[in-house]
Formats: sequence, C-alpha cells, structure tokens
Amino acid sequence: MDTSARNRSICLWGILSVFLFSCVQPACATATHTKASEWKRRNAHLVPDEKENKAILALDQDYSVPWRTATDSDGDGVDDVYDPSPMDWRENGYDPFAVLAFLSWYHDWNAYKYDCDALKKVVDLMKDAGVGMVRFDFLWQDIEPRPGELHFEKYDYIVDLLTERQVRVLGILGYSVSWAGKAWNYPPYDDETFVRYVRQVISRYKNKIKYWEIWNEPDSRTYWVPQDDMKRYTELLKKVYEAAKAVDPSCKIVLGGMTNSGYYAIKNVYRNGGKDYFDVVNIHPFANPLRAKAMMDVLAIYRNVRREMDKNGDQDKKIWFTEIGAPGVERPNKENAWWEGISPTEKQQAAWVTDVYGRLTGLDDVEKVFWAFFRDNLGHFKSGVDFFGLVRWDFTPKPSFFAYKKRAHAVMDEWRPFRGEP
Ligand SMILES: [Ca+2]
Ligand SMILES: [Ca+2]
Repeated sequence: MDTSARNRSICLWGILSVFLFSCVQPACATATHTKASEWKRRNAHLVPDEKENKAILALDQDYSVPWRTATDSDGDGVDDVYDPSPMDWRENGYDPFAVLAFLSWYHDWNAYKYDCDALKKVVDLMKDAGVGMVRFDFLWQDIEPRPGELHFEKYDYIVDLLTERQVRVLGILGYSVSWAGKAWNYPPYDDETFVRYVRQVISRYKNKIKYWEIWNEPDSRTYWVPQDDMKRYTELLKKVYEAAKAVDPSCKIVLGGMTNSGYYAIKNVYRNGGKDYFDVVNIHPFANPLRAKAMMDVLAIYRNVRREMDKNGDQDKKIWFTEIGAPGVERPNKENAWWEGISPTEKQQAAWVTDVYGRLTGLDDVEKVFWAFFRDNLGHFKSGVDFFGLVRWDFTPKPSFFAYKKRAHAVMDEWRPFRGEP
C-alpha cells in the first residue's frame, strides 16, 4: 500500500469511526439479524422435503445421543431454532471443516494399520482440530470379499467411534472387488453386483451416515479404466442413485471427486444425462502453494465447474472440495518432492491451509472443504505425497494442524450463537 493510499484510508477510518460510534447499538442488532438470516440461507437446502422428512421420521430414534439438550432435541449441536432439520441429528448445518483420512486402510499395500487405540487417538486429534466431517473408503473388497459374504466389523467400529464424537462421515463407495471386475480400477462386469453392495452398506449405516460418494476420481485413468467421457460412470451412477434413495430417501449422493480437469468430466456427466442422479458436485483442485497464482488456479477450476452447473440448471446444488492439499516436509529435497516439484516446508503448508480455508469458506456455494489428508503416510506413495498430513506419521501435529484449528474455531465461533453453543 503506498503512502497516499494509507493517508486516504486513515482519513476514511476517521469518518467511519464517527459513523460507527454514533450508531453502535443498531449496527450490532443488524449484524446479529444479518448473521441469523445468513445461517438460514446457508442451510436452506438442508431443510428436508416431504420424502426426506418421512424417511427421517422412520429412522430408528434410539441414537443413544448423550449430548442432547432441551433446546437441541436431536443433539447435533445446533439449536432447534436454527436447525435446518431439528429431528435429524445427522444434519448439523454449515460446517465446512472436513478432512480425508485413510481410517479403513489395513492391507498389505499400505502402511496404515489402525488398531482401536490408534483410531481413538487420530479421531481425538480430529476433534481437537475442529474437523466436522471425515471422508474415507468403504471398500467393496473389504466388505464383500466373496459374493454374498459380508464383513462390517471394522466399519461398524470406525463409524460408531466417529458418531459418538459427533464427527460426520462421507463414505466413498468403490472400487471393484477382485471377483466383480477386471481389476480394482475397472467398473464392475455386472452393475447389479455393485448396486447390491451399495444397498447393503447404506441400509446398514442409514441412521449414522447421510452422504455417500460414488467412486473416487472417475475421470482419472488411475481410478477408472478405460476413460470413455464418463459414459460408463454415468450409467452406474444412475443405478446407484435410484437404489440409494430407495434404501434411504434422506441420503445425499455426492458425485465422485473429479480431478483438476474435472470441468470436462462434469460437462460429460450432464451430456450423458446424469443431472438428476447426484445431489452434490465434488472436485479435487490441487495447486502448488509455492506458486504465486496457486489460489487463482483453484478459483479458476471452481468457476469453470460452477459455470457448467449453472448452464445445466443446477444453480442450487452445492460444491464440495473433497480433496485439496499439499505436502509439508521438514527438509525439502529431491526425494520428498511431489508431482508439482519441490515440496513446501511445514510452515509453507500451514500458510496454504490458512489461505485455502480463508478464501474458500467465503464462497456461498462451497459447502465443505476436505483437507487431504489428515495424517502423513509412511513410504506408501514414496514421494512428497506421503507428507500431506496435518499431523505427522507419529501423530505429532504440524504447524498446518494449528493453522487448520485456528481457522476452524474462528469460523465456527461466528456461528456459535446460532448453533445453541455457549
Ligand atoms: Ca439440533
Ligand atoms: Ca439437525
């Protein structure tokens, strides 16, 4: 800012403070009123329609929710007056702070081997950071390793743990189990086998999980083979959507998270007639925080997607960023570089967390932002990608953890009076 600009702003501030002091009372009243209507506007889409309402009322009422109070009848942490869905504890209104965490990974292809104690530890850290929702895989391979043979023990434990701590879940449904597709990243031979698994999972967790994402990055050739302009994916999506809504009409279907070029994929989903088969659009806009125009890149991806949605009459649907992130390493070098080149330091990563949440939570149509990912990995990706965590492999918090926490508390504190919290 140059000197003349500073003088002008000092001068303006003088005039402004006279104005503010002369009407301090009405200004505050207006601010509260504006904030209340802002809360209602932000959450209007969460008000259930008739079908959803019926489904919510039909759900088991025995949630064993110890935190219910007289003014928060569903115990979701939002006062009845402001609760968009006061009978449904799964809907806690606007809370953009979310993360991706590989809580269910326990295989020979990864280092995570979460036992019960480690899961408790990581979920407590999430609570401390202010995480409101966590995204993780409900792997078909884990759940139905052989046709008709179902295993839910691990998932029951994780879902209960998160639910007890009021952390919401976005469940990813995918990939192909070995008996059902050519490989994990191929669509199933027979869609009905996938739809059957979806039905089983949703009906099991419908009292606890409301949001389901269908596959991850179906526009990437790593996750979906062969790439065919989203034809096969949209076909599967349609069947899954109908089955999911039949099991739980109050659940929401989140489009599979699309890569940086997701705008083309979303255009193709519309082209293939997918418009009525998802409730939330979902993108993964990664950018290199070491580049000055990183945030501009992210916003460009978002705007292109928004434009495509508007063009197709989807003005009312929200956008979720279910992955955004960058590594934070102690000593950047060639070995711990990521796909964008040399990795940021832990401090630079923290600055990116502040930027990301500072900028994106200001966008009205962006409802949730998931930091990818919550905890570092150990030699899984064998690059800087192992260091995307807010906490290190040994669970110690990085500067980015504190940046996330500060931002989450600042934003959610603003809404506190409208959430029935002290
Ligand atoms: Ca409530
Ligand atoms: Ca509620």
